[in-house]
Amino acid sequence: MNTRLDKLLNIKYPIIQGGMANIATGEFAAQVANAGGLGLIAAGSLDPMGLEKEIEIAKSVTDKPFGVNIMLMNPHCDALVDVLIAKGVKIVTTGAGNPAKYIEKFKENGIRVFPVVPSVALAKRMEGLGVDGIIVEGTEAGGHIGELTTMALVPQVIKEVKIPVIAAGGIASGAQMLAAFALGAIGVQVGTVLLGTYECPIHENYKQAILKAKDTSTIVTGRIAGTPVRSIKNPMTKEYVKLEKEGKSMMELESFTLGSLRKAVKEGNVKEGSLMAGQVAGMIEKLDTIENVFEKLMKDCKQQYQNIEEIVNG
Ligand code: TUI
Repeated sequence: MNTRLDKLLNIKYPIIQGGMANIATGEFAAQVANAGGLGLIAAGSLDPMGLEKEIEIAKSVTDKPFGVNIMLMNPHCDALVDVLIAKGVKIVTTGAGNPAKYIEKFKENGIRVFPVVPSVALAKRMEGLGVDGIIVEGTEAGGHIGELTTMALVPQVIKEVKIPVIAAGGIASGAQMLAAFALGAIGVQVGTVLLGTYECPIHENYKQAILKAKDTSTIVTGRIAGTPVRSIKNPMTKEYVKLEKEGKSMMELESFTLGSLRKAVKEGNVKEGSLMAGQVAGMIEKLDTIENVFEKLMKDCKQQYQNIEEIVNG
């Protein structure tokens, strides 16, 4: 029998917050925790002192479980791992790379680790190293992504591993959550739907861009440089595509994207900034509280389960 993620992590809902570099502060992670999900401090663009500070803030805002997301392209990763261990963080998710070299350290320190994986091969490797579960992320997701869709990838991973699987990418409604459970996931990770919350510390202009988005509003840049990133189409993505065609180096392209995420989040520069968001941005119609978003996901998931009963049973 599968244990639901809420039971496994001692949280109210089987929902993990996506890493969201530059966005998920200690305060935001704690607010997600208070609303009943697993909140995560995004260490994506933090240095060790910055992470220490955000962990302190999170502890002051919530007494519920929260974790840290390690973005493996961050050059400070080794030191960040030491900080989160010293600060007593007990749950870690990782993204944008292979966390193999840290797994033993996490286990020695009683930390539960859930790497984000974009393929069956990486999922199997992670299981072999003894991780506690994997977050299987489809290409519908925002930010740095893999090639496969959630629908195609989740069942293929589930067939090959015995550890818990959490589905990510393309989940912003109760129906999508139910679909993830139907595929065999024990929980979901959501990011884009949380960009549309009052609590989310992104610039108001970024939020408005999410609310305005439609189904075809996102684009993937960076496939050539090897770091595909999904964001909302704007003059920056147009410029990026141009730079790619001109054959600019991987380094130049990468720093272009990372720098522009800050521009969007902090300055609200929706022309030059990188408005990272998933394909479900088109489903976010109005701002709401994190608590309402989670409650609605759960309620609609249950409702949809009843709605399809007749179709399933005939
Ligand atoms: O990591 C994410 N999403 C992110 S990270 C990020 S910050 C950034 N910005 C610009 C360029 C690069 C990073 C924004 N969004 N999601 C989880 C995720 N992990 N998606 C894909 C992967 C992944 C890719 C390759 C995980 C492992 C992997 O392994 C390759 C290997 O070494 O085997």
